[in-house]
Amino acid sequence: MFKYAIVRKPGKNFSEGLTKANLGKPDFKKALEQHDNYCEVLEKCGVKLKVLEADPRFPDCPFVEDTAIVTEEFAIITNLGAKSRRGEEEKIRETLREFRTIELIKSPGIVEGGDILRINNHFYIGLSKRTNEEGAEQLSKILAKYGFTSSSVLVKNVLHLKTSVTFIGNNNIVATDEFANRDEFKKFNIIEVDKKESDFANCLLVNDFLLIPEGFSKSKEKIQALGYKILEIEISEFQKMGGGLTCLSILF
Ligand code: CIR
Repeated sequence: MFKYAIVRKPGKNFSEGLTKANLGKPDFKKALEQHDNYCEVLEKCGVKLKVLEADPRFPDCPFVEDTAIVTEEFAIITNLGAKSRRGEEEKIRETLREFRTIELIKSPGIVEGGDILRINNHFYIGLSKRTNEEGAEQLSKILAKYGFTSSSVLVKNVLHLKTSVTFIGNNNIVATDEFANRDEFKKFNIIEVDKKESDFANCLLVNDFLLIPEGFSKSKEKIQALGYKILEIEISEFQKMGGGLTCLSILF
């Protein structure tokens, strides 16, 4: 069970962050409302929030997931692949220090949390433009020290591994066609999202609830058939900046 979630509010310059989404410019007021709603939903799932203020130096700061990987025992502070985002992790490190032993990814290794998919005691590490082999190797060594296994997965066409594949418990994963047919994931029950609904692949399991992004009716139907307690959330303004449900929190 997750007890806590770290979240960080969008700042006024949120729309100046990195994006290749082609969905238009986000509206700041709407982004704030959607973020507030996301926070309320997390509280409904039973987690206590650590809400951090926006940092004007970092328009992408609400996407906290990328800055740390947290397990029951330790937290790994990442070295972000996006240069404009380096420094976001400092406040996160300060916050996590109270709760967990801290480990670090160091240059020339780069890792972003969006590339790290944990399934039980195994970590899939996406090799993307934001996570390199050196970073993956450092991460894998840290994980092994604590008894976790890991393996790499090539990410070619999307920002992060979890942009396109997420684990939702009970041996189920939600994935786009790019990952649904990969050998690495054959042992799971794969819910493949409709081609036009690729953003649905980023779902978030929080304790007894499954959070799904609003607006993807075909994929929603498939998930509903599995009997989850579903909470549907509108995060359009964050999708415009290339982010999804997992990106907006660090759960531990
Ligand atoms: C970026 O490009 O870094 C941000 N605009 C979006 C990051 C989304 N994070 C995630 O998928 N974990």
